[in-house]
Amino acid sequence: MPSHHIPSGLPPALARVHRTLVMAVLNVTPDSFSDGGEFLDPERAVERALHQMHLGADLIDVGGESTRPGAERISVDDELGRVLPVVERLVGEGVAVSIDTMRAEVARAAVDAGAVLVNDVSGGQADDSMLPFVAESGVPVVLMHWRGHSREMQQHATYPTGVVHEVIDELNDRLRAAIAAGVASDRVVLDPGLGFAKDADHNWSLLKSLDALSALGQPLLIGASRKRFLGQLLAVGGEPRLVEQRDDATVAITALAAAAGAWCVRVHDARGNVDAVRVADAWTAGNDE
Ligand code: PMM
Repeated sequence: MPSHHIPSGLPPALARVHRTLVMAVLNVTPDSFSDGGEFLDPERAVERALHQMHLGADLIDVGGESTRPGAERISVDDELGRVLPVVERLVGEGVAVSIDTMRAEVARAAVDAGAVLVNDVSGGQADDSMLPFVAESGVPVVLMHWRGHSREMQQHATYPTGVVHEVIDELNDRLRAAIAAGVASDRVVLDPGLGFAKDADHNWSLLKSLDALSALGQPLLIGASRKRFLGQLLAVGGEPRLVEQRDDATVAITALAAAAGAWCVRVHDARGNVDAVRVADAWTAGNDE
């Protein structure tokens, strides 16, 4: 059976869950690739998040800055203005909130408002204050594999010594940087960063090698939901599958990632994924005869 690592420092309701967690995405942005503009209004955002919890999501990942390839950065004030009202409302409703940000200032405001996890797609590289803040706050952190901001990231999708080898090496560097900044190693979740400075083949190689990523000894988070490589896989006549028609493929990845021992999957729609993690859990727990 694959090992299943769980980070320390989570609230008891999440720490108790021994299957793969389902994190539902809430992009409070005008331009995210799959749901941009839908949830910029805080009322609609909160409604969406509560619906995802009702469907069985374990936590909500609130983000205010789009990371789609080519996206430009926004100001810290704009980011705070988008996410904080939503984080506050969700915490007030008793929802476990993760904050998807590369900025320590935004992470701090969200954690002060009650967020229980920091999700930094830059793995602590975009803002030098991020890892010291995480160390000081004691919240668990997701460090994703990242090679530069969205505007330029696809230029860095080259892996001369092999994508799996290089991603593992660079994730190890991020883990070491976090520990050097004072973050407890058992609070660090690692993420291969599917689609970030990676083409479809890179993503599939990483998914096939989840065992090697697990061998780093840290909990893993996998974010494949609705991404371009799924659109390419399911293309017909050269036309990629539409973004809103990639959820079944996302559920298939969730089942396989959960069976491989992922701690958490990040998905746009919990529907299907909450069943998939339960199936995977029963599958891996099945008794040998
Ligand atoms: N992908 C996106 C945003 N945040 N966070 C983590 N940890 N892992 C991911 O793969 C990830 C992420 C981009 O997808 P979105 O624009 O649909 O949110």
